[in-house]
Amino acid sequence: VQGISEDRQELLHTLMDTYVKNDVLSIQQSIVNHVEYTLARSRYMFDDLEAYMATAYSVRDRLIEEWNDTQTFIKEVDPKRVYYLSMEFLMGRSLLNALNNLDVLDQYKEALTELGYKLETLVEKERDAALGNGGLGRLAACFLDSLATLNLPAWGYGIRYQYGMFRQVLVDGFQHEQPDYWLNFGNPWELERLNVGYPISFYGHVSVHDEGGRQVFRWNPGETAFNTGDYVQAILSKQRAETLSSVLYPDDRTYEGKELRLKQQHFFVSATVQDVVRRFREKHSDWEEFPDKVAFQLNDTHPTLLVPELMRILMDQERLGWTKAWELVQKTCNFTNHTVLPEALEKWPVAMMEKLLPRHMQIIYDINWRFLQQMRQRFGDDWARIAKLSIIEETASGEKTVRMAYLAVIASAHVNGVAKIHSDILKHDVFGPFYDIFPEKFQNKTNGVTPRRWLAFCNPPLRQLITETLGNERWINDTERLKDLRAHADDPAFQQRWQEVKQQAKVKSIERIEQLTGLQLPKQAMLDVQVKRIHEYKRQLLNVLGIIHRYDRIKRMPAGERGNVVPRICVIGGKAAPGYEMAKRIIKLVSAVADKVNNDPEVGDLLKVVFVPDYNVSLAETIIPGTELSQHISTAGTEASGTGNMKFAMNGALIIGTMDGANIEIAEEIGQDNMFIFGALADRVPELRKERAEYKPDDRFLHVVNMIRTGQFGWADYFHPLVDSITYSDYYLLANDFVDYITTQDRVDAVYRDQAKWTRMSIMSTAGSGFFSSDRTIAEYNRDIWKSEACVVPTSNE
Ligand code: HBZ
Repeated sequence: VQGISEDRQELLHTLMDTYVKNDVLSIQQSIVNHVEYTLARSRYMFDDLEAYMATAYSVRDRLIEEWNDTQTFIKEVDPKRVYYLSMEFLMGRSLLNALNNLDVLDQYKEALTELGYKLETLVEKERDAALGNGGLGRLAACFLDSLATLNLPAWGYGIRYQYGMFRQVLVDGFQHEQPDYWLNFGNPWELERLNVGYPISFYGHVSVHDEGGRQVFRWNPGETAFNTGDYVQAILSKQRAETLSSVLYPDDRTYEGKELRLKQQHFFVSATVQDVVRRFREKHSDWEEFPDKVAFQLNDTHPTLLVPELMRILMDQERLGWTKAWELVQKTCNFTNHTVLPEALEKWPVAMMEKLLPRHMQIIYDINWRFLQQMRQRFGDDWARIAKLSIIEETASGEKTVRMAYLAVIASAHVNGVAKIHSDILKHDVFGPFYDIFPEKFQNKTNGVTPRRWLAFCNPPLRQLITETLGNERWINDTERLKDLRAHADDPAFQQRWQEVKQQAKVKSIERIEQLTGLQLPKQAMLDVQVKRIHEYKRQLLNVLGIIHRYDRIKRMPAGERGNVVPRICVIGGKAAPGYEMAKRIIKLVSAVADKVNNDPEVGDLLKVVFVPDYNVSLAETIIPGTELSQHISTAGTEASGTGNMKFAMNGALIIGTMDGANIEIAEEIGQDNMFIFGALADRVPELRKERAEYKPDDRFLHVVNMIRTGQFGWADYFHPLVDSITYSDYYLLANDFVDYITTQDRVDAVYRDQAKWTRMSIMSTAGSGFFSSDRTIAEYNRDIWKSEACVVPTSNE
């Protein structure tokens, strides 16, 4: 360290050296220290929650030392930094993850056992950091894991919401939303930096000034958060500021033009830009160097206000001209899209933007004007074509809105989708007119998930078996090595062990579900799971129709034949956006069908139906390892990628799925024969939709729908909109895919009867899942977009 005498360095070094030892005794000392001095409790008497807190603090100490070394080293090297901007980071729990990553799990287990505590119990005391809705937020969390694993100098910027994703409670089968008080007992994993603060402004007006013959714009805000000065005013504005970070919007894929949401977005990007600029300024005075030091990745359009905010800072504060500022923006910004559903594309009313962010709106108009001028030079006065490219949309009613996705595309160096099919749809459909102009901007980056959390840490027995089989643990950070499992797929002895490990995990999953629902479930039944946000396009309703069909068949079967039925537990879980009525009706339907089926003595253990409440990251970590069949059955062309599919495949669950999103690439990697694929292909979907009015659904479909309509599961009136949605427009084509779906489910049963075959497919799933590590995804982002470099802190070897 520069600027400190050798003596002091030596002293400081020895002091630290004695602190972070990882033997059992040192760990116990550090835990007990935190009980006494951080929590101010007695080391002779502390409960499980206090034990968890003290353990977390002691682990955090060990993280901080490495973290500080990393920060110091990166500052010295001054590499190109990657900034991942996301309104959501669905981190889940941290304790087990940190213990595993520090490689101190066994020592902590032993240390705690001797102190009279069970690590597994303490782990459950941690509240999930549920600062995200679903796939998009969890992807951001997996990316942080991989960025760190790959030693990339990267930061995640987001909002630390007071209330994360709501807690879902079921009352009579209906979803109720309760606030998520995740910070009530404090959060041992966070560090507040009260000394780092930036002003964030809203409202007001823009004035123009002459500065040596040059026009300079100035934003005179009407409201500035974090302002200190007048005491009362300061408290008022502090309260206003706190509402900005108070709550995560629980709507995924339905866009709502709420002003508070726009405020959150501006608050988030403005603080981020100021922090990034401050860091750049510490070492640089020449803005030419900015693109060599900074890469931004925008996680969907939610952080797109970064574009006008960075322009504003560069022009109005740093006094760069438009051309230079725009060049810097275009060289540093990159945009990932996560959906093709039109209802999810953000469009802010111009009137709202003008009022809240007048200078930003001006800049957006300027960006649009210059862009459209360029297009006129290219295409002449082809107004129809030019209007299609405009950032500003004029609706029939005369309202003007800002198309955030178009702004993001125009401002970004690179635009990507999250699976091959999705990136193709972006190029040829959603952003087609832009692809024709800038084909070189468009890329694909197929999603991935972290193999640490989603295999090694959540499924220790499988980790152990894989490690023994492959001879070492290198597969965890180099998942292509999982392919070597293929050589063992037909070995009966290996299959036997694989089955044992899967059965062990299945019992754990089932026990957890029993504990959450109060049901009694058969441990030998096939565990069939569909867990994800509830949405019409994901077709949980198709799953339910399949379950009703299965139930109906069992009922009609002569009792003597029932012995041939493969027993199943059908699990569905996930949250519905609070305002999404159809999704809420689907939840009630699952519960209603469950009530009927589970209490039918003729069916007994042959079929059990379960809605698991409050599905979240930590529940996923117990359910996924034990799942045998997992469902990913969206209408082809609607699910951008899916990431749950990857987690299930890694853990040896077989997938029943459509040729949609990453399912297509999973089939390529693990082999079509090792998956149950069904349904219409994406290129047929538009025609099928046109023809749907004339389509005559199969009698079995009509019968099942009729059972719901006529009240066999009660609540006939409440379910009417669901029945109507698949009887008339049937936008998601349930009728078209139904027969293929139930026939494929019969194939699933047939294979399950042949356990050797099933196990082989299971092994092949894990073996072929290596491509879906987020390490691969992040390596691709870095190679093709960010072009930063690994920054490995040298280890001192004295
Ligand atoms: O992003 C999901 C996609 O549906 C899924 O296919 C993909 O695998 C995943 C990761 O790329 N999209 C979301 O999860 N979207 C949201 O959660 C969302 C949240 C807030 C919004 C809009 C969408 O305002």
